[in-house]
Amino acid sequence: MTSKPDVLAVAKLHPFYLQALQTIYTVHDRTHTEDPNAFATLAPRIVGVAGTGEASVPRSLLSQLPNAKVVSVFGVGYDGVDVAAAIEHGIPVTHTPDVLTDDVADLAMGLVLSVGRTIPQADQFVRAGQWPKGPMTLARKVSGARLGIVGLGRIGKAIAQRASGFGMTIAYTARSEKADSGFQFFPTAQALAAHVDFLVVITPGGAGTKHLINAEVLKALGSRGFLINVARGSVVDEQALIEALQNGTIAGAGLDVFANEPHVPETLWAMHNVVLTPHMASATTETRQAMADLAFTNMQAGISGQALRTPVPECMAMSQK
Ligand code: NAP
Ligand code: 8YV
Repeated sequence: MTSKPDVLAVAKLHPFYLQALQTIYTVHDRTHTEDPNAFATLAPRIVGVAGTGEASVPRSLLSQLPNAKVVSVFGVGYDGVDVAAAIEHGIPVTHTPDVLTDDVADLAMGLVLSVGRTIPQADQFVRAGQWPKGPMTLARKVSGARLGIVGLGRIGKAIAQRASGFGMTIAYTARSEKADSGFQFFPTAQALAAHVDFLVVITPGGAGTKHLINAEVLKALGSRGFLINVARGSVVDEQALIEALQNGTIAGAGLDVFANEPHVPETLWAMHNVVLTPHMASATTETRQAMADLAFTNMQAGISGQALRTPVPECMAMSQK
């Protein structure tokens, strides 16, 4: 009996992706960090690397994999992968764009409604038996409010589409102006923040966006403004955000992503003007299945030398190893 080709999982994989891989590959679960001695022997046999949107695939790991043919990320973000090093080693990187766009946009709007209309707080209010003692404090109207989107890409546009249904006025910032969008462009996050009630962050993570949302941006958003982050924890200066929430510099925040996941600063747990979710924007059964199918298809294509379904933009032109 011939043995199955070896694949390295660099993060805990979702069962849909893991089980698909296990049908035709032997999956080594984080052996590079769990058992470095065993990995020294295993590394030359690895033909594919499986990761998640948050997974780290550094140059040092890629240089130990002479026979790897693909890095297949279960997620659209791939900021943990050293793509330049992967290209140098002739290993294309793939991701899962589009299939999760609707879900992430849905959660972004869910957080806008949650922080504006204080839905989680209202749920707690009823459960704690507070209602008979008097009404809740008034919330913030969402319909017709001004929404700023930091990153008008696939997901940013889907958020804009949903917000349009709420009669919101939409403006955005991105690296370049999208003249055909019909929305007002601001060249910086700070200028955009000064103009809106809800600021939704949906850029990639990584060096190019690190702390794009800093103390100045939060000050510009102002004491009636809300921040929503569904991008990456690294995009927001978390300490500056905590201070802005404590001081009333901004009104509140809805956060799906954090600087040091899965650890969320305990200061945030206690804040009444914050809604926290555990990096779950794409976490529906339907979407996770679609992501697993696409990530598996990319893995198979990479290992068998076929055209990749969804390489990351930097790897579009790469020939197979
Ligand atoms: P995309 O289509 O590539 O869009 C990214 C947008 O960000 C583009 O409009 C881009 O501007 C903009 N951008 C990049 N760098 C910027 C900068 N320095 N300043 C301002 N704007 C910048 O990607 P997508 O599919 O919408 O996904 C976006 C990100 O969402 C992912 O990379 C991931 O980090 C995050 N995400 C999170 C979850 C979650 O579970 N919370 C799920 C999925 C995705 P240009 O158009 O001008 O290049
Ligand atoms: C996933 C994500 O939660 O696509 C992304 O960039 O952050 C999310 O969809 C993640 O990739 C799975 O761990």
